[in-house]
Amino acid sequence: MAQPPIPLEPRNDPYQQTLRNTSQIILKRLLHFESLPSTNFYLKQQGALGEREGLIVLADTQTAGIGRLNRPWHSPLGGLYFSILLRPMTIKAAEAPLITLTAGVAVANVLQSALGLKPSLKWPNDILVANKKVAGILTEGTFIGNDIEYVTVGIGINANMTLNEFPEPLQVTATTLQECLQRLIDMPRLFSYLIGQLEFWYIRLCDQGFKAISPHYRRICMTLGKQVAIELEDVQVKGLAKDIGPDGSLVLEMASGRQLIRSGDVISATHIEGDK
Ligand code: BT5
Repeated sequence: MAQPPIPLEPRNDPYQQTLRNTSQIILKRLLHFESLPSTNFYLKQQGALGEREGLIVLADTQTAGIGRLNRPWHSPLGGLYFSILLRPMTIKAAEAPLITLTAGVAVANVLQSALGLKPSLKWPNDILVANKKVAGILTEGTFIGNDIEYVTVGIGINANMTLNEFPEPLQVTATTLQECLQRLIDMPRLFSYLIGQLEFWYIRLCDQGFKAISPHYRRICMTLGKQVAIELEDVQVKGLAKDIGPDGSLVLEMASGRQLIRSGDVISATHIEGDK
């Protein structure tokens, strides 16, 4: 039988410094692995075993990283891949997508304030720099009725690697922090900033609701105010991306009226003259 993966020894691991520095809630314990199939997958198993809120699992590389709808998340060495176990008491199951949007605001804030980049958010879960995807978020929830039992918030950031690490189609659509900054970044420090921001925005969401987050999301969301085509599971819809609804849906104004899109992929977005 395959042996369970063994985390790295915490002593002298610079990532463990974050534990002492920044967080009270979302990071109480950190398991750092050299390699895992997927940090989300590993953490979901821990959630199912009853692990408390505040466990973070980090891996230097993933062999089967996943995105939404089980799409692959390419995870070579040099990226930052981690998942956070949360048990929010004040967020209902139907509002779980708000956690993705909130995490997006936190990641974008760090890229801007710590690294001087100009990130934007593509609804619902992409973080872009110069219109290319530098990071993605995957929130997976387990629910009991209308309540959240636990969620795993997985964040993948293309950091210290060049585009040569990516398969061809991604070389066009993706970017990395190294490509944007033309230098290597201090990863444990980036992680530490991220945890601080993620905790700040998560507490805000839990205490004040999405109304305290949405102006910040709207301000950097490049999807809003554009004419978009969205791929739903089996159809494509087109319309004007008007707003973000209180549950994190995209409010789409179509010829036939307004529709709330709860999840989907924006496959094209065109600027409207005279609009935002
Ligand atoms: C996402 O899905 O963007 C969510 C990515 C979450 C990854 C983290 S890493 C830590 C944790 N553990 C995991 O196993 N996952 C989470 P989605 O919106 O479905 O985007 C997936 C699509 O992005 C793929 O179909 C590719 O087209 C593209 N893609 C894959 N790898 C990429 C990368 N490294 N950078 C940019 N784009 C990528």
